[in-house]
Amino acid sequence: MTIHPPERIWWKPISGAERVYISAALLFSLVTFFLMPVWHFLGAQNPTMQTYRVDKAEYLQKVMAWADKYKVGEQAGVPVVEPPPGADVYLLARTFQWYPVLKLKAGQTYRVHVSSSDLVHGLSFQPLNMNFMVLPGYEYILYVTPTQKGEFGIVCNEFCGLGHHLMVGKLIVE
Ligand SMILES: [Cu+2]
Repeated sequence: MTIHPPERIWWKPISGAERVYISAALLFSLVTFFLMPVWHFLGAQNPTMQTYRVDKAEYLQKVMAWADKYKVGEQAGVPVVEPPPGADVYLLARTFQWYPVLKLKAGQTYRVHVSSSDLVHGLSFQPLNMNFMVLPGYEYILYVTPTQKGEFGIVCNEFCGLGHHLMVGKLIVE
């Protein structure tokens, strides 16, 4: 049994400044929370969600044939491919390489197909903040409109084996 009963209000009531701070933080978190679905529609940053089932070997052959058709050069044994502006573009991820080197025109929109012929890889254009998972057996479609000229690295961001760190491709925008 206690000798003195505890005070009814034992805590310090919040002060005016604290009340303002908590209300502002709450309001801000609610605004950002409701902006998430809004941004989904207005942000223009979502993948197309266009995917197709594809056979791994079939995709490999498709990329090879396409690369042969539009080949304009070679870099370290990998063909440099320049498709006509606005055309379909094929990119293949495989251990441990991105195939081929892409040469695109700035301001043109390309339909970029991406798939893997072996394991799961991750597609990331550097230094942009874009990440896509590349799954064997699925062909992803991304609409890409390069706006900046220059050379961009294509790296694999999904650990895929001992040579993962060597898996660097290239995108040239002219
Ligand atoms: Cu990889």
